[in-house]
Amino acid sequence: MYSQGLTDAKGQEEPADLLAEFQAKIDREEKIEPRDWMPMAYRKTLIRQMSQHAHSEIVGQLPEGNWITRAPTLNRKMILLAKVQDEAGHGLYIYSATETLGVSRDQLTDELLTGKAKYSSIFNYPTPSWADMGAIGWLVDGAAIMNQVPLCRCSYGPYARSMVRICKEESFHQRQGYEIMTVLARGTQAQKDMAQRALNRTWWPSLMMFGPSDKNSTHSAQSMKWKIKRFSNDELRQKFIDATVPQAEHLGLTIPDPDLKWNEETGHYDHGEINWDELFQVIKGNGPCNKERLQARIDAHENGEWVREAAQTYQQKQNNQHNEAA
Ligand code: FAQ
Repeated sequence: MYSQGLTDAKGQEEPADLLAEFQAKIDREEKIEPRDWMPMAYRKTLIRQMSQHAHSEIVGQLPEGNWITRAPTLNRKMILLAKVQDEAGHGLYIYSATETLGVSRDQLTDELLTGKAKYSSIFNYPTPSWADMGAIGWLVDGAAIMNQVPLCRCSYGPYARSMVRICKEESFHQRQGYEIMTVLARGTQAQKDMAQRALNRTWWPSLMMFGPSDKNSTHSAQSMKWKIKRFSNDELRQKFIDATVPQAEHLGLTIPDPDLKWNEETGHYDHGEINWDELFQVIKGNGPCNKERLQARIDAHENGEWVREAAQTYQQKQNNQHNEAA
């Protein structure tokens, strides 16, 4: 029995009974594990989303890494350093989870460095002031949590499990960012202005992190059916706005959207139109820092060549010793 038009790696239609059992398993909220049968399109979607996610964590170190040497106090420096290291760790968990789908880390890295793979648009914006560290923690990690908490219930086991620890760490990141904003917002007028400017810069790009609107989202419908995604892009974006507006009010800062208004009827905030053209331009590689970010990753990869070689040589030596002893 063949149907549904889903095809495997050889372009053959996948057996309908396997497809039906696969969907039934997902509908029963059972996890799909690496050795389970899965449709090729499910595997491809996961590799695409998870590798984009892992790349985002890795490239996402750069805007904040920019401030480690310039943090205003030793304490701030230690906290920022720890946060940036956490992001590296998140990238590594998610790369490992992606490898369980039969793709190698080298392949994934190659796709990032050659510009074939995407990473989150948000990391292509500059971070010109210390307040941007506050705005990133508060808004970017805040948006990441909103998106990633539902991913803890993603149908693919390794991805879901990697998200549990990541979300705990992201919560710490969000709080440290909000705390930076609180100190600045209660500081001198110059500090408050700096915090406001960082909010102005980060607000709209952080809304774009949730992806295009539902009507333009290519993958949402299928990903929701497969329970990779539990909420649509617009639903998550709205949840984020509803949670964040009172936090901005508490800081005494103004969200840069004149159309932002509480709507009694819907029980949500209405908001102004997002500049989708900007999102698509950034995704295409034309954002303010795309070239700089990619070049930084290429340089890091090239400069790390000797470390990879040394690690491989050491591993080879260990293996030889082990074989001789056996
Ligand atoms: N930027 O059909 P959809 C973080 C692409 S981690 C770039 O809606 P989907 C932690 C999309 O890939 C942040 N590309 O796609 C941190 C697709 O392209 P394709 C990353 C985007 O997958 C904090 C096309 O547009 N988080 O921040 C973007 O169903 C601080 C059509 O879109 C994740 O990756 C975008 N904003 O939904 C680190 C979470 N939006 O492949 C350091 C997991 C869309 O067809 C410091 N990912 N695209 O060529 C997801 O939840 C989903 O992949 C979405 C997109 C929601 C991002």
